[in-house]
Amino acid sequence: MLKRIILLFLSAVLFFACGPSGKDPALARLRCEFRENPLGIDITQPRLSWEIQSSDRGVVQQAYQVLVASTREALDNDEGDLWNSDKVMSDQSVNVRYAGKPLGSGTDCYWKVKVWTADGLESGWSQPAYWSTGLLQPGDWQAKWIGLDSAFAWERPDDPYTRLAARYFRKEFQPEKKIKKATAYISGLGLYELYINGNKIGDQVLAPGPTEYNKRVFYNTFDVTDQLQEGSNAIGVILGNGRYFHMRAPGKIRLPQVTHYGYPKMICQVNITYEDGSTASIVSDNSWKVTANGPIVANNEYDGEAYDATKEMPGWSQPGFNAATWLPVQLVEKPGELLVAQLNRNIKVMDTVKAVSVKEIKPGLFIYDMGQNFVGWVHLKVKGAKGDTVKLRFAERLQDDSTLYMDNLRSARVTDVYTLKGDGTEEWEPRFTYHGFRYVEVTGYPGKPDLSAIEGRVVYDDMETTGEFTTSNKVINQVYKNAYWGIRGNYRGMPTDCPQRDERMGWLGDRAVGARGESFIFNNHLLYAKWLQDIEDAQSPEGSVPDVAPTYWKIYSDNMTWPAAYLIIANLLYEQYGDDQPIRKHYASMKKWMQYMKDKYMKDYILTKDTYGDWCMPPESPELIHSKDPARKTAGDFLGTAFYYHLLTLMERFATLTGNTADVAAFRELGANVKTAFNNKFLDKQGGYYANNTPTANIFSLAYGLTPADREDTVFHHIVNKTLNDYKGHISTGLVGAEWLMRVLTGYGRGDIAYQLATNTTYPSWGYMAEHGATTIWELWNGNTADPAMNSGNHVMLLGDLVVWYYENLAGIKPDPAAPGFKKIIMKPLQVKGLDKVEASYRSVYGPIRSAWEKQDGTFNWHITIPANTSATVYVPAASEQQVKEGNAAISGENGVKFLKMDGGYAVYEVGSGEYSFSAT
Ligand code: RAM
Repeated sequence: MLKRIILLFLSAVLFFACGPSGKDPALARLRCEFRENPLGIDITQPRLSWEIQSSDRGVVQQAYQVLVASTREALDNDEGDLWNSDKVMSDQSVNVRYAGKPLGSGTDCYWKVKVWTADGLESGWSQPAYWSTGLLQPGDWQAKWIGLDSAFAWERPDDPYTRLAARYFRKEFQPEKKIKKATAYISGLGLYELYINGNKIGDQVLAPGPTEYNKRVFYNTFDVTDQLQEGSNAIGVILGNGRYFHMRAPGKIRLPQVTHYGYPKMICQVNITYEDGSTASIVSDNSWKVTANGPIVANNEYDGEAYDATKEMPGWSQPGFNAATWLPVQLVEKPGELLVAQLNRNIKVMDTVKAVSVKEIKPGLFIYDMGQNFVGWVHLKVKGAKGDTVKLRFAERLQDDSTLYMDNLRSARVTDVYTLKGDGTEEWEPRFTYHGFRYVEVTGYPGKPDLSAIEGRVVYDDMETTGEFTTSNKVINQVYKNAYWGIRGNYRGMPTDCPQRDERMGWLGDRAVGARGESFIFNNHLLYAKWLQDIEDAQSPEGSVPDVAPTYWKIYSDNMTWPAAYLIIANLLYEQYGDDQPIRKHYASMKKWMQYMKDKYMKDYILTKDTYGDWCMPPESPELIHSKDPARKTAGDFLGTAFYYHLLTLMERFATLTGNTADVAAFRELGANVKTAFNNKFLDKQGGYYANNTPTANIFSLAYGLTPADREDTVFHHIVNKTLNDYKGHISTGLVGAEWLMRVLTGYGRGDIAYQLATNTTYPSWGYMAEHGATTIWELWNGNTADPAMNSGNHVMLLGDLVVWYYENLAGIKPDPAAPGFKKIIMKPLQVKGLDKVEASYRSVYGPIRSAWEKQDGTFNWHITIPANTSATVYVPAASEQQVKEGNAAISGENGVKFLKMDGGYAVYEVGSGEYSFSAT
């Protein structure tokens, strides 16, 4: 009996997990501008997407119909009063542009979709989805920017280690009538928390997203209908410094100057619609009150937060609070020209980590090991007397004496302080700081803290994990895990270089190719689309693109290799997500930058400028940060020219895509000249290698299509030779060379060497880091021995194209550039000796793609899933067509599997959507 119940239960679980079988396709995951039910967007013709779910094979959408209605009732009655697309004959299920009535501010849009498939099936209507528009016209904002442009006696705004208390704002109001709907629009710089009647609104932290503040500031939108009440209401806002009020004032501390925008400020507007249809707005203005004398006595992203619970102000964001000691606010200057709706997701507490050990190293000094280097903060539990003060400090490593190793944090003080109010068990976590750490030092704790006294909060952008990946190789699995933790830890509304020291900047070069690898693991689409806007906003009037964006450090070095990320990532978003908008949006600015670099630095078609070289290539001795050996370095004009050429090929593609036809020929012609000059200058015709024959030089010549066809083999041979002999089968590149290393090795037939690099555990390698205790990726190959001045334990740049290679080559899941966004997929798993099994999945915009293969007793078994409305070219490793079966039967051309050709040890098939089980003996 029990068995039967379990079986029944299991089949029910299976049914729901696999989705309905049967014939009707189901529609799910409706998205508006790639978000689920977004509020307050300011795109007036947003793009709509849906996922078709069906376990049938070869499901292709033939037509769709979208309804958009201004009320839920209308939608339920199948009335598209805003837009009825009618039946559109099209297979487009991603990025269908809204083409209905013009949308005004604050409009509710309820929508649903149905589709017809090529085999004549009709789906039902999808579940309803929603979006709303924000404040679209500047005049919609009646609210004013408010703040206090001065410091208080207890603050130290000019100290190099700036210390500023959080600012608390409040306003009481009485709605006149019964409320039907209320929407809050808010921006608070650097960071805000919004409260209504004592409740925090939303689950975001460290909001809003960081921007080039003097150009563009984000606001967030919330539905607060349920938070308002009859009678008196109160709004409260807390402001922290974030990146608006600088973390370092000019002074003794050696840093590039941290950009300073001003004192914290905010704007807030609550738009109310009453049941009778009339409206009202509660807005920030000079009737609000402010204090900086609350419990957050200091906050600084580098140095930490200090919270004095004895200064709490119970009820401060509720009606009836006595704010007699609070000050009137000042009306202050608006921060930037544009106040726009934030589309990329805010940061959230995404995970928790429990401590694995706690040790009392010295009397009263406790060291917690969280077991994982991660980014965020800790939640503290403590019981003690009023005024007791607990101090928390954070580090990635320990010293030999088990105390924190803090040398690599440079000037960051990373110290959170909690002063107890003495009121039973107190719980606290900071709001306006974050740390990158594995170890926590606790001092001042009343009594002995146990393991559960602190708990880690993992904090990063609220984005879906889209990838899973595991193999039969332990080193690869560990490195993947380290990459996963490093990547999630370095999303802070912008991709940062590191999360722990006095830097944490959006360095462009670190992500040029990394972003592609990351995009398999996380849905980072909107974050990177936003970052491209940061980059454009930071472009100088002359056209220079900085190395860091937003420019919290202003570094305009006129480099090629770092700003190249601007174009490379726009291209990635197109290929991975099928989103051409970034290319369209930034085309003019990209072109301007290319022209600027050419005018200023191109001589005889050689781009002479480079700033960082092949940054952080493995140095010759263990304590060095950078190599001093000229034979290991790749020349700057070589890198500059190779990158310029590659970017010209991208510009040519972008020009075609955007219809800038006149530009196409110009980019192509310039490209041809650059290529000739490049080969004349850098190709050693006798030796058959480039520049000084570093693997990096030869890699780019091949990767970027610069090498004449008849020379490719020789050039590639030099990469192999150097890697195997001079570098003894180890990596020789820094972050630049690593961008194409694994893919060039594999593409030219030496996937075995790529595999060797990926599984090495001796220096230098990713495995070496793991072997030496890394649970993230280091900034330096020799991160355990190098000078601490530049030696972060959590930097993702050295991953290069490793994660891309994991997914595209080991799992064999790759977007086909012929139909971007995985509308067409190339499935081609690399076979190398020693690797017997890979299981991976990637959730594309069309739905999950899976690849699970295993080699056993000479048989290759491969299960794949191809989402509905896509198709794939599938490469099954086999010596001949006859050796391949699908679903245990010979392949006859039926069942949706069509043989195309034999190609380099693979039998190649075309398949439609569905699940397939291939085997080859
Ligand atoms: C370091 C950063 C970053 C790198 C630059 C050039 O300070 O950490 O990773 O891009 O230098």
